[in-house]
Amino acid sequence: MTSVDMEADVAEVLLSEDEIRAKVLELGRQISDDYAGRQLTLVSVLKGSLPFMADLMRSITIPVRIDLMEVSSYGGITTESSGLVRILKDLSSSIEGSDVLLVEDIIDTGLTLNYLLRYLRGKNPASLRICTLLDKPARRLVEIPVDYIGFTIPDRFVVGYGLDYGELYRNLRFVGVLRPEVYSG
Ligand code: PRP
Ligand code: 7HP
Repeated sequence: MTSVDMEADVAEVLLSEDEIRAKVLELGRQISDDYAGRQLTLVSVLKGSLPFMADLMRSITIPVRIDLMEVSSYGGITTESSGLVRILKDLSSSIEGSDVLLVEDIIDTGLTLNYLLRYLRGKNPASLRICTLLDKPARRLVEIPVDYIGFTIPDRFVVGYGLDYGELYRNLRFVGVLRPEVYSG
């Protein structure tokens, strides 16, 4: 097995641990204000959004329910979206009549969210909004109305804080740009 030096494979730190922490607190405050007095369910899309969801839910000060879905859109080891979205894990509870906030790590082409939004709308939530840590608008193929954005980032392939390449690097505490040599061979 070849060994991976995670830090060496990162060309540049795009968002430090401190920057991420401050932004997540700010988003949590905003969401707590916006949803005060309502019945909020956070639906996180695994696996990439796991650290963001864990930190965001604890920075929200109103009562929330959580649910988890897992989908796959980047088939195998690749930096390109396949456009084919598969539901690997569905919601555990009904969201009918609930205010739902979909929590994502990154919106790239928008194909994953486009699919998920249609799927979740079919379950008749009272409202459905989106919160993403990262937005990469240069790559968008479908327009998606995004309600909460942590950071808008350039068109670079990033890893860390949940984001992977070939299932690795998710446990980095920062978001960094992966060296192109790592994925171009
Ligand atoms: C990543 C990411 C988003 C999606 C964004 O998920 O978590 O869900 O891709 O890309 P798009 O806007 O181009 O559709 P991935 O399928 O890699 O699964 P993961 O969360 O398990 O890493
Ligand atoms: C998916 C994804 N996963 C990791 N890093 C990126 O830059 C990505 N864009 N879309």
